[in-house]
Amino acid sequence: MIGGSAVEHTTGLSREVLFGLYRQMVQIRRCEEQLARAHAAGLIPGACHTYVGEEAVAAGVCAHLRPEDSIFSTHRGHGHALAKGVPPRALIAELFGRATGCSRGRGGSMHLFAPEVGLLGTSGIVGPSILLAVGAAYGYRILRQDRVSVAFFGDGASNNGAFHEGVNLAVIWKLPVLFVCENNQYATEVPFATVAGNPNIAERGRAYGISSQRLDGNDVIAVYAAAGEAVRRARAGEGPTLLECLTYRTRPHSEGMRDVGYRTREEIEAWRARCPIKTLRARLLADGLATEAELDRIEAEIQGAIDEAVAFATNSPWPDPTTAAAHVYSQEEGPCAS
Ligand SMILES: Cc1ncc(C[n+]2csc(CCOP(=O)(O)OP(=O)(O)O)c2C)c(N)n1
Ligand SMILES: [Mg+2]
Repeated sequence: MIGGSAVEHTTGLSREVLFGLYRQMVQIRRCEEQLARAHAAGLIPGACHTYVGEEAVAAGVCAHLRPEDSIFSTHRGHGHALAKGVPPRALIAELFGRATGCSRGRGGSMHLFAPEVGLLGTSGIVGPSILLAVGAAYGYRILRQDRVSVAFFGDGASNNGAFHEGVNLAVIWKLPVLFVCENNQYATEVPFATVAGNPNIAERGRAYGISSQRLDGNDVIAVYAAAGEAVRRARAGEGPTLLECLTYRTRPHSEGMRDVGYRTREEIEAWRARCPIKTLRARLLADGLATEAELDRIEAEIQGAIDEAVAFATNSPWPDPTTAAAHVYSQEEGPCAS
């Protein structure tokens, strides 16, 4: 969680919070760019869906969460993992298939787990994050625990039955859950507008009676504000919230896939110009909250940490082949015991 400080500025947020958001978005971006290069170099087996362009959503939501709060994510989950506290070295090592990865090298890009920081899983299946988060929230309710859960999912997943079942159940039971839809306007290469009778997902939520908001998902301050209120409501027992964050992935659906054809170069460029990191940077500078040198220093620091994480992953051992059958069934010592 990013703490507050006494100093308030024109954004309504403290410098500490704003710098924390900036730092997190840069960390995700630099890590994703590194992973894209590594994938092109053949160092990452399997698919690799990056989160470039969508960083404000994970950063703005997870800034409000405690380690004991849980998140459930998708095939595009690197950013969520980092924002919830998975160290870059554990993420990169996982994608490199190494034993030091957060899933011990057995999950890869789409199956990241780090229960110690509340990442209860990313998934290659579209939709289940919604129901898993509802289940976790129901558990917190039964156990009377002061915890919230978050489901991240895409516009495509909102056409899955899980969305309709999950949202309805959360509403009638007033569960402490946030549904964070990252509407990046495409499911793989299918424009959402062509597969939705009503492409306004927040309106769909309202039809179920859930408090819903559609917002600029590339404006981290807007996401932070909306998520703060949603988390407050969840903790206060006021029920779930649906946030439809309008955003865009500026890289292909998955690394190595085509970039245009189903969308235009002009559209991509227009969204690149609305980069959430550039936008926050410009705002911090315009408001006199940061200098170019300070922000450059943060970027250099983060690049250094990512370079160190890549070296760590590269030098890490592969999983021991004799343990190939481990972790298939849960064991008495816990699901992660060897
Ligand atoms: C149940 C299921 N159906 C189809 C797929 C194939 N698939 C993988 S990603 C994807 C698109 C998902 O789109 P969206 O939910 O908008 O997420 P985005 O990739 O845009 O972040 C599809 C259809 C899948 N993995 N799981
Ligand atoms: Mg999508």
